[in-house]
Amino acid sequence: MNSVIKDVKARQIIDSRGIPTIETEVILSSEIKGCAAVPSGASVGKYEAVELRDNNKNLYNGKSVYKAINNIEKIIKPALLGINPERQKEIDLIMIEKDGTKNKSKLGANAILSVSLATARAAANSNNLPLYRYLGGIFGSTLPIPMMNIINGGAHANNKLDFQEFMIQPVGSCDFNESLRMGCDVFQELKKIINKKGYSTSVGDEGGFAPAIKTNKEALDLIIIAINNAGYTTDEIKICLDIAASELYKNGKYILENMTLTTNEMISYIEKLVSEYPVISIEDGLSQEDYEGWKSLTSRIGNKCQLVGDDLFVTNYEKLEKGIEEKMANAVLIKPNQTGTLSETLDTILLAQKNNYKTIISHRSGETEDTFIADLSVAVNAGQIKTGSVSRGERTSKYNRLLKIEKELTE
Ligand code: 2PG
Ligand code: MG
Repeated sequence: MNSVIKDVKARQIIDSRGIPTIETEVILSSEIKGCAAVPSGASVGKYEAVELRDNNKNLYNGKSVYKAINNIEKIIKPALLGINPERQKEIDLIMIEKDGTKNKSKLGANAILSVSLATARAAANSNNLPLYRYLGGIFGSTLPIPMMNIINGGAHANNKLDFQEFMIQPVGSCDFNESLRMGCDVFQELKKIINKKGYSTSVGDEGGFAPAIKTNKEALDLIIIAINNAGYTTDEIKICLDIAASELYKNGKYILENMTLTTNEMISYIEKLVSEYPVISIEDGLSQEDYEGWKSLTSRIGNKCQLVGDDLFVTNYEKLEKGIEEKMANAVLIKPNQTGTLSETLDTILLAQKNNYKTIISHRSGETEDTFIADLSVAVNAGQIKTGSVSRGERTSKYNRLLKIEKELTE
């Protein structure tokens, strides 16, 4: 007899910023379990599914998640008892219906996602399969190329950098193990350079350095020196940026580095960066609401640069569908907690892949040790993963999981 869901237990844990989040365990009739924890963002897209928080000022500054946990125990669990955990779509749909809102604000996307992911893990364990194999079968076998965020700015650090993430991508590597080594080499060189210049070498939320430099160009120049000092060329290691422009958008203008730019001027600024630096990918180059701007940005540089929609698409099927129709961006950032269930995440990935949009599986700036996204990236042959720098355990846990998967797949 197939094993079915016998119990669901949720608890409050803390994420990498010391803010509460949820860890849920799904227990099957066979006593086999699956556990998952959910992350949390700082630069949150306007249209993301909603994280339910208690808003009790006396507990974790209002951020505790006991209401969401209560929803899991009192509403979600009774609805899922007795169901085969492999029926992922059905399980996710039950939770979506129990919630009944468009943005999962009633039960909380954090509550729903933790159960959704834990269910998949329980099913994988029940089949005695590693998670990537359960999710992707023998088709899911491509290790992603990492985007490593080695300088943190924006909402992830208290320096003056306007761009949120300065990432490197070792496109010249022959496998994951090598790309990680190349990333580590550059990270170590960058540390030496930053130290020599007298800046602090402490790190920001995603494990990249957060020196008190002021201009985006200075950050780019430092990275290029680090790439060269580590013995690589900018053909082997490219630069990717997350401008997180929704954060810079005020009253229809982009405010950065003491400039106030119109959409057209912002596009020209981005175009110039791409022509002057080895930048091959720009995420959220424009605001989540600047649709006309996105169309124009895509037609101007979409043929030579990956343009990633994060806040723009929020991993949402309809938003991506509209973006594809209207030729906005050419890649989508995939964050399971932006949409709130595994099934919806997979639907969005499939839509992107069918339409030749690139997919990048992504962490959040507030993370846990959970490595679900590492397995997911392999299972769906995403091609790319963004999971921070090569420091801080909640970031390295994903890279280390990918090393293990690569070994399993090549042994
Ligand atoms: C982003 C993410 C992850 P946050 O903007 O892409 O790097 O940041 O989780 O703060 O939204
Ligand atoms: Mg982003």
